[in-house]
Amino acid sequence: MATSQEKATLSPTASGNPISSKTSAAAMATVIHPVLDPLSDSPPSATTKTTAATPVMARAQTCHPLDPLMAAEIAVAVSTVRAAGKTPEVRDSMRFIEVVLVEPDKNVVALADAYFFPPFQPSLLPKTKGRPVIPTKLPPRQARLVVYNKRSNETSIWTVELNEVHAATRGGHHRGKVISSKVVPDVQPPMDAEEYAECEAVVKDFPPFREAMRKRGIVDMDLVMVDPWCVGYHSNADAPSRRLAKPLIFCRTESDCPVENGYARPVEGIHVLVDMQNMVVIEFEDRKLVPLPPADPLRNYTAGETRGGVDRSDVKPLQIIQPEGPSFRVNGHFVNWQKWNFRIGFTPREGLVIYSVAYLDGSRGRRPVAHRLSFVEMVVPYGDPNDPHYRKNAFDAGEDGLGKNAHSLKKGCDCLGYIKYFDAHFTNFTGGVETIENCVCLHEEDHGILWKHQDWRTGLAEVRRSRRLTVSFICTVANYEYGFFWHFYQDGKIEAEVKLTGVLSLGALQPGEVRKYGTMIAPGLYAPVHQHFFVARMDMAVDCKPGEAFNQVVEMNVKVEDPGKDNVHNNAFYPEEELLRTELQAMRDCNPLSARHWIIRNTRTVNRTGQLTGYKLLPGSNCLPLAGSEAKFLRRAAFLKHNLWVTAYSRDEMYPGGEFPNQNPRSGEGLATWVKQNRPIEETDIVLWSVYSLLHRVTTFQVVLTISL
Ligand SMILES: [Cu+2]
Repeated sequence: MATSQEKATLSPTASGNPISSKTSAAAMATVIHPVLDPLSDSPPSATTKTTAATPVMARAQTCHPLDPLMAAEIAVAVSTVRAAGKTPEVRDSMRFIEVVLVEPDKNVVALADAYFFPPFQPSLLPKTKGRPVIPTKLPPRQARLVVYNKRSNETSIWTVELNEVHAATRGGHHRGKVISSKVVPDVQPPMDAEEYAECEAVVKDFPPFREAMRKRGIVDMDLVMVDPWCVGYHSNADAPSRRLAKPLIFCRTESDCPVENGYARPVEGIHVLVDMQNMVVIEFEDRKLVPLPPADPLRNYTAGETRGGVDRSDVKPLQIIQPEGPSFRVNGHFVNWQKWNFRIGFTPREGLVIYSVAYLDGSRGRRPVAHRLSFVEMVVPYGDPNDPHYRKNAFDAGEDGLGKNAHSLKKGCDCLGYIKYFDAHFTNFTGGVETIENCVCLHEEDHGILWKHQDWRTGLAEVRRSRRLTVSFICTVANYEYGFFWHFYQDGKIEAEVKLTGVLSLGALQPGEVRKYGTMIAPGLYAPVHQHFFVARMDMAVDCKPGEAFNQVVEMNVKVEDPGKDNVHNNAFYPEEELLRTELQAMRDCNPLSARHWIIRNTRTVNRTGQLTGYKLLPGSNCLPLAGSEAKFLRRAAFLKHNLWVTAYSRDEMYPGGEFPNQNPRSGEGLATWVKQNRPIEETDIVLWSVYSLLHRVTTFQVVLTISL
């Protein structure tokens, strides 16, 4: 075991998916894995026995404090807030952007883990004067709601306490009580799918728009696609005093293909600005006539269209079978696999959240690795200065919601083998509860060889295959699909992978026009260059028992030794570590030339060689924003300016661009502002913000060849 772990640390980790040579994008995964900490396989020590006398408390709740809100809880939270509206007008105009669990303090999680939910782990209990704190019950769960008032254009945040009247198993219900509410001035909350649909209908009904389409030879409005995009913030005209969308227009052709790719026919030259609060077109201009790209025979992506209905007829069946079932065990949202255990959560904004990640390590027991892992933001800035592309810099988590836009997965297509699916619940705009069935997928994968050695004298070989546990979800944001995967490996490695796929956001060109800022991919059709940035927030807990805050981050760079009498052959090099002492010092960028990486280590726990235990963060290939430093989107996305940020944990610091990036007029809100406190991080509860990106320059196809990052 110890040996295989070391091998894995030595081998560079690449993502599991082939990178197409058709894209210039490099693809690597962000990886964290343990730093050379020899594991012991000796039997469990007395730690588990000392707790035998601890009284086992009755369970006060039927769900773990970190379980996502159940549909019933969401419904009660919504009705509680609605009932608190002062007038019928206020109640009627409430729109529900987001209803999520208020995640409890970490000590509540520890208590629940230790007492109320299997597996029973009393060693996790916080202690007072050497004795465990014995709770009698858990605090009530709370929901946090972001509510948009469609009449007053006001955004408010509410907290509702949810009390379980009867256990859910007995057909129980909940009662809600408003704990707090506040209006948040000068913001626009994320857009909702219902608004998008309404906006499309309004634009299609707008007579000057119909006239503009007629000029382009389009009379059948059923073929027209109006994709509302958030306006970002480019000047005071985009201020959040109005709720705005600036749609992009596309047009399908008449064809019998069931999924005709309308994104391959952008309609350019039409400026539309929609007031999303009142659902009216407030600006319209037919600026220039750009011919629609001709219908390209290669535009559609069904096998029927492109290959006569056959998808690689020369491939014989390959079956993934697990005749004895999977090796994981799931209890509610708790997952146990090999030596890993963690909890699964889900939010409308982030999608999949992974809590309380720990590794069972022989006599060392349950060794925590992280409190909470998720993708908290992504930004896609386009590199073409022409209208409308310069405005395309979507914040797909903060302006739309990765979780809200997730879709149901299908066994046999999206996932193979023995699958455990988790449903996800959220509210729609008007407060109804919606469920995405089979939203999060959990399954095992064979991952090739983990370790191998052959003794050249005897010819005897030993091989270990690598098995990984993969938790994932996929969301669709208009034309794009994003698949988010967290892989857990048997050697202690955790890998976060994003697969980018779907259909490209394209532009049309005038006859003979060539543009520097993209690639012509079909006659009259052009793919603007752009970047995709993802921000993984990793609230770490390396070897930290509950209540402990003993983590720090060191940067490692490999240095070439100076020539001299100790280096006469000039071959010497060595890793040099630098402790990141404060938040401002910890704004770091990648440097592949010095093999730069970062280690999150425990300041008080050592391995058998006396070195501090830790996890290594390997950022993969990466880049920084390729826009000028004064680019407008960087006001809202200052967090993209570095590849790594480290902060001292603060429970309200969740979203690197602030909670409401949509039309945000404030500069540098979020991460870039928090770090100005310059809190010491030499020994604390550490949060890592890993920003990684991909340059997407397409060279041929209209669909996105799946790219792993
Ligand atoms: Cu792309």
